[in-house]
Amino acid sequence: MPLKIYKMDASPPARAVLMMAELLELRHEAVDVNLMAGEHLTPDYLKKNPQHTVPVLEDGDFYLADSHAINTYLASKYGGPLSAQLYPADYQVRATINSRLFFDISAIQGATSPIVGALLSGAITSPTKEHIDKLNSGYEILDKYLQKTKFAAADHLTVADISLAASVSSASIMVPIDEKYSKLTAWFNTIQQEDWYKKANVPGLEAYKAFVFSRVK
Ligand SMILES: N[C@@H](CCC(=O)N[C@@H](CS)C(=O)NCC(=O)O)C(=O)O
Repeated sequence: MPLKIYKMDASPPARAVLMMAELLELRHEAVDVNLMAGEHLTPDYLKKNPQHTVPVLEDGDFYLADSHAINTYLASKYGGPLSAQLYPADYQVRATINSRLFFDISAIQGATSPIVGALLSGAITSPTKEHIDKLNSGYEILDKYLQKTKFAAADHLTVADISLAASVSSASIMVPIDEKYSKLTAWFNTIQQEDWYKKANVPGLEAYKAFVFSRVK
């Protein structure tokens, strides 16, 4: 049975999983879940994921929610020769990757969602100072990590970079990355050259941009 990825292209975490699938050349079926039409709230979807979020991975009778958990699973189980690079077994490298993934959830993904919510509700037409400060503080920390290693968790690409690529590309549409974060800027430029980024992130990112600003006149 092929893997199924429940996704919406505009969703940053869904794009993180689509990028991983592209990088690993994973045969999979992509299933669109239209959040606007409430398809994530149907009894059937809630059985798969009580958190009613995209993405969800279906692997036989196994269901997994959260892009970070999904990508570590995919890299471990289906990464083949890339497993050792993307999610190494070494305890400290793996712990550093996990730390960056949790950092993404709280500092980048977590700082972006409230801005999207406020823009879509019509409460704001552009990010507030508080929104901007919070994301900049995430950028600053990521820049510091990137002063230590070429990529987010090591001197090579890991699972952490894939999640952060989805989140940073999305966040920077609303709060552009200041050039003073030179390591972050250089990392993002490198990531943007990657085929898996161009194929699996760029189209959805365009849809995300249109969606996020759809209420702004
Ligand atoms: N930490 C989760 C976040 C997932 C998430 O919040 N997805 C949003 C779309 S970007 C969603 O499905 N929202 C619908 C809802 O929460 O009901 C992940 O990385 O997968």
